[in-house]
Amino acid sequence: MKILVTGGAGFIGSNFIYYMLSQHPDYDIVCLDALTYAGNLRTLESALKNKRFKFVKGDITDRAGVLELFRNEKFDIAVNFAAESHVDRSIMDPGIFLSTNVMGTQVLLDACREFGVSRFHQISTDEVYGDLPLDRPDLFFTEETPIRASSPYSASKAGADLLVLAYHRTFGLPVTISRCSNNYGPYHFPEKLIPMIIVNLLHNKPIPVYGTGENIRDWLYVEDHCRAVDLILHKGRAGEVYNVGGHNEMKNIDVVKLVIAELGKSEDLITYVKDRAGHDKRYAIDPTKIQTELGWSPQVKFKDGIKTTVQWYLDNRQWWEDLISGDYLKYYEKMYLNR
Ligand code: NAD
Ligand code: TDX
Repeated sequence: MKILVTGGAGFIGSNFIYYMLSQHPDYDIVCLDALTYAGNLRTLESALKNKRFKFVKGDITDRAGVLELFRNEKFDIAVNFAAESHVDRSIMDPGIFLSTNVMGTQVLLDACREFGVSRFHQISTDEVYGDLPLDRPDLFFTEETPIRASSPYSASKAGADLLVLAYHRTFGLPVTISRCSNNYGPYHFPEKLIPMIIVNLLHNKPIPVYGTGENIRDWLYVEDHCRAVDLILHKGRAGEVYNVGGHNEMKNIDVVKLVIAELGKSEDLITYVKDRAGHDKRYAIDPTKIQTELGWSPQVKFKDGIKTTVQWYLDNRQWWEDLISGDYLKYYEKMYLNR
């Protein structure tokens, strides 16, 4: 079995590569990644020592390059993690989100049609459903919830999802889609909430909390997401969407306080800043379908996952110290200075 993993130098894709290499000793994996600001070859250092793994630098929007790769490699399965993934960046500059997330997905779908695969899997997000009100804890996103994206990021992911399903209906391409809630864990780029809290605390820098900090996210340890994708690839039905989440809803401010306590730092570092435009109130996944159909359930409790994650950032300081200089510093100042 040969699997293409796009976006595998990023957070979830890299965790997925390590998961698959460990779970399937007979699979070959090829990672295609453009190494944008969010991609980091150092993350794949250990994988690169494995004979069953190959890295190819390339852009999913480069049609000729992608077709050539498919022609040469003859993939059995393609899993698309490659994306522009940060909501705040999509508010500053939406264009690249449409190009990578929508057009790039189309290129991959066309390559899968032309060369044939037994499965194309699209890594999507719960954000395509928009948000839920804070005063209706009884409501959850199911696979039937209408698409109602709020940000340019989630709109681009929703557009890609519709295209993927259209390629199934129109061309009979064997596709699946997973829509997962917020992930956390090792190799998470420090622009996102949880790694930003850790990294800022370790530098005794303020933690910027948007609005009142009451917004709710449904956190899942990244390895639980990887296990879900593996199950969908092997047991999921073509043409289907699977929601992935572990009923672990937390207010942002409570996540911030938990990490502060874990690192023994002071809550004085909490700084409330101007809210994100169009800020989604609450995400909450109903995972009944993947639980009952595929037998998936999360294995890592949030309090344990957070401990492991904090420890990983303490043990791998060089990994993130290198990322937060240069361009990241410019981004940080643009996003947070005078906010
Ligand atoms: P990330 O930003 O950490 O990584 C994205 C990777 O894609 C990077 O390695 C980057 O170099 C690569 N990439 C970007 N543009 C590319 C292009 N044009 N061609 C090839 N490679 C390109 O993102 P992540 O957090 O790991 O998210 C991975 C996927 O999971 C995304 O599709 C995202 O929408 C989805 N998702 C993320 C979360 C989350 O909590 N992080 C939750 C649900 C779904
Ligand atoms: O500095 C911050 N302060 C803050 O209060 C940042 C970066 C975030 N926040 C808030 C905004 C959100 O309510 O924390 C919450 C989480 O923010 P992000 O880490 O940016 O994630 P989110 O916007 O929820 O989107 C994430 O989950 C779904 C991923 O980035 C997406 O790729 C995924 O699809």
